[in-house]
Amino acid sequence: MLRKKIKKWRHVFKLDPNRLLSDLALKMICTSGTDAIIIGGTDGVTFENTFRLLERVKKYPVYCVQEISNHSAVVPGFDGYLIPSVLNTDQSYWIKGAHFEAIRTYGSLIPWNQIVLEGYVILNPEAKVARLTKCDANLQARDVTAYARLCDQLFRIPVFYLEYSGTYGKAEIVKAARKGLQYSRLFYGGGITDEQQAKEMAAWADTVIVGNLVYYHVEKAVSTVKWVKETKLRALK
Ligand code: 1GP
Repeated sequence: MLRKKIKKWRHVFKLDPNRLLSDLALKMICTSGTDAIIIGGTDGVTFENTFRLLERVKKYPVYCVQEISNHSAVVPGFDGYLIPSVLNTDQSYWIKGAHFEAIRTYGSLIPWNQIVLEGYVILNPEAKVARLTKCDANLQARDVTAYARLCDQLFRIPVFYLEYSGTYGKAEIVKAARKGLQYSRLFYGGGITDEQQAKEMAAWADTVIVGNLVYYHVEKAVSTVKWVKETKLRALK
């Protein structure tokens, strides 16, 4: 069951089916010791490019899930599926509308125990996903704590995902998210490029997600696995 699996994830790579990655780089990522690979992206994601990347990842014994951004690109055969719901937008399509469409289309074919919902809070206003979903990325720490509580206590969503995609975030904000969480797992993703950043976020987030770095410095990306895993989660005072 995916919900149980994610509780053990400390480090995850996110691969974009719309970006090129050599066979050697893919091998390095898949054999890095990461806990899982997420395949997903914001634009240009199709059934074909997702299927091709899944086929390449499947050569390796690594857990691989699809993060669905568009239901026409859903590919059967993944170990599980992550479904984002954007909490800091007023656009109902990105909160639950796309989800409704997908459920209406696939109905009883959906393997519910392979699916986990993610409550997304997007904090980089320049990110493609922020523009697409028209989210309000200008949040203070207390807003982030409130979104965390909304996700955790009210909606009981298993994952609270702080998404800084493309830029490095603020530890104070990640701590503010932690403060509001008891039940949801805290995912952090965004701009990790070195040891200090990987360790800083790994001290406060349950799961650290590395994306972009894979595409311009794969050796460093592989090192993030060690940096994250040797960092202990810190307790909030
Ligand atoms: C993107 O959160 C992930 O969805 C990771 O962010 O690509 O900036 O590493 P980066």
